[in-house]
Amino acid sequence: MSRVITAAVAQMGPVARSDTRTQVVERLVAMMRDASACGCSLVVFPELALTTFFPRWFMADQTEVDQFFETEMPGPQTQPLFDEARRLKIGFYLGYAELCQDEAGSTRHFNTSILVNEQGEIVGKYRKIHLPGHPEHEPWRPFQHLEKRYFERGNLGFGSWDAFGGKIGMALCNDRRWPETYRVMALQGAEMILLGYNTPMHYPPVPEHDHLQGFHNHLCMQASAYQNGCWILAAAKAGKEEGCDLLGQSCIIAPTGEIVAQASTLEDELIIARCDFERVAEIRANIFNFALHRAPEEYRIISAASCDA
Ligand code: CDT
Repeated sequence: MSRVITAAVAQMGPVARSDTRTQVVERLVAMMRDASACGCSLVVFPELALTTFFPRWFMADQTEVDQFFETEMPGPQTQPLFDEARRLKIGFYLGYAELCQDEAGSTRHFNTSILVNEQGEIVGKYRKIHLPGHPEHEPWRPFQHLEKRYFERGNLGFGSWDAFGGKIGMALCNDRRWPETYRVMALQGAEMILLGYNTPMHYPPVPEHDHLQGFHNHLCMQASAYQNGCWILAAAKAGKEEGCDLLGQSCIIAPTGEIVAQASTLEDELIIARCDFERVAEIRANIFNFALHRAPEEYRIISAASCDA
């Protein structure tokens, strides 16, 4: 069986606060159809793809916050995405805000992604672990980054799912900056890591780094693709969204660390690459052969709860 898939990253331009889910889903379906017409069997959408990036606003009223969350997936407005996926036999990764009840009946809020197969079935779910930003309103900022207020840390761990002829891992935005994210998935066999992001160009606590946003975006993902011998497919929500500039640069990165496709706009844009899962072995059977060359007994401090730094 061939271990090659043609895969797409569907970058999105801005989503306005007033845009409805139906309008957004129409945009996603249009890109899914384009991807299918180009022979793709997988399309990767951004983080929190169904709404504007709402953590940029402080909202005291939780009912207002909850309007940005999905209580079911698929729900009535997202069902067309699943129907079209099934009709076209194309799978997808989608980021969204998840509101659910746990077994004890408590309401939970997660920044979530799902993996949907070519039959339109959800085969994997990931809840974001590295939540950036701050929990309280900080009025000195030109915009807020309240992920630490509106979401709780994901409780599903980092996973790896058998799908599309390979092993697929998922992450969300800030996770991509942390080396542990990729290694924990690679150690479970993940060969391709899908992720979506919303990255403001301006970082209020350290504005001296604003001009490095694009560099840091590719730096961490290219290094991680190489160091773990995996494909990385990364989808941005880009452009000027409600007055806030978001980074583009959506990309597909080979296990060698090379960018093989990159978005060149800040709008809805599809990028496509032929991804051979067998290329993982070029790295993992050689320079980063985990079984032969890792020294985990020397890494214990990495999983300790506290550190001196
Ligand atoms: N969405 C997300 O995780 N964005 C962060 C912004 C960091 S600044 C608070 C990122 O790492 O791109």
